[in-house]
Amino acid sequence: MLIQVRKKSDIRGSEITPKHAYLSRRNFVEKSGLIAGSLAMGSGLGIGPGEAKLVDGPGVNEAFSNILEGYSKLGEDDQVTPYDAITSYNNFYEFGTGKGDPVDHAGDFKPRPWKITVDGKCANPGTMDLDDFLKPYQPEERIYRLRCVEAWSMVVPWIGFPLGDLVKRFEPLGDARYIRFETIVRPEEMRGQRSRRILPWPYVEGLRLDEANNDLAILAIGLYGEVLPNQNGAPLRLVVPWKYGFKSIKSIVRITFTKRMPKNTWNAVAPNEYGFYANVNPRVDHPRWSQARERRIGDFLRRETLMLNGYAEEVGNLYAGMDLARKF
Ligand SMILES: Nc1nc2c(c(=O)[nH]1)N[C@H]1C(S)=C(S)[C@@H](COP(=O)(O)O)O[C@H]1N2
Ligand SMILES: [Mo]
Repeated sequence: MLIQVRKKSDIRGSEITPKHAYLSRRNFVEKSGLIAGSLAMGSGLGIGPGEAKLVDGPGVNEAFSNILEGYSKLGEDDQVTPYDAITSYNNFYEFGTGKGDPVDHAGDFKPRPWKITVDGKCANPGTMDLDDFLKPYQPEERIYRLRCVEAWSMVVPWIGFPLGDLVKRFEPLGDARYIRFETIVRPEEMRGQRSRRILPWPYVEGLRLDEANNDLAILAIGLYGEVLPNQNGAPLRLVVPWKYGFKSIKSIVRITFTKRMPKNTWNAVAPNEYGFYANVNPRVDHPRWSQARERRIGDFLRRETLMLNGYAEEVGNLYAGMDLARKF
């Protein structure tokens, strides 16, 4: 496997077009008709090497203007999934359980204005406007595989910032061990929430604090260089690429530091099928299907699922001494 790891600080002028950027830009070009080579350089924000690139988006949503190339890691068999697939084949039960329900029914959802509450065991709790919440962060592109527990996967060029930066800012207290996330409840705009037979709302997820602090964990605000489409969890969603997709909770309104392990939604509704950790593991089957292989959206043949979705080097140490076969 060809491994590509790029940290902000590793990107130099001489290699400003690494493969992952090329792959994603090629997709942008195919989608938008933009000409490759129209790469614009940022003005030097004093971040890392001071080289931000303008990521060309597909021109559907509002585009970001200054995005750093972030850490990315793709295998040679990984192609960035086309924008259309990423934004029309979704799981977002707040809008219905079908894969096409989110794109069909999230059009009237209003991701702005938006308030975020950060509370629980931290020194700086508060409720703030999304823009104030986002102000301190420099968005960067992170191209990650997304592996759903249903055994399909995609490669998504997210725009986001490290979750660890948020943890630092709100200063968890000594007895904070976990971080809990909650999705907005807005049945007027989210037709799936009008039925509690689908799921108990709000959708809840959580991470151990050391997982949240791992560099791979991000809060995403965009994809393909543009503001996150509603169906992908606008305006703010978690992305933890080494875990099954259901951990990557969408449309977050509340973030809480806790002492005890939060009860995440899928674990609460089907504890025999879904755990808290939900680490991608090809050797631990779902009670009703194998997790050894997956269907990459757009591919004909199935491929082998990688341990921790291919991110074992980055996150494996989080689970040292833990029996991954049991803690699914
Ligand atoms: N609030 C909320 N977040 C959610 C879900 C959901 O139903 N509600 N589905 C999860 C599942 S199962 C997956 S696979 C991913 C899908 O993300 P995507 O639609 O952006 O690919 O979102 C996750 N986040
Ligand atoms: Mo999923």
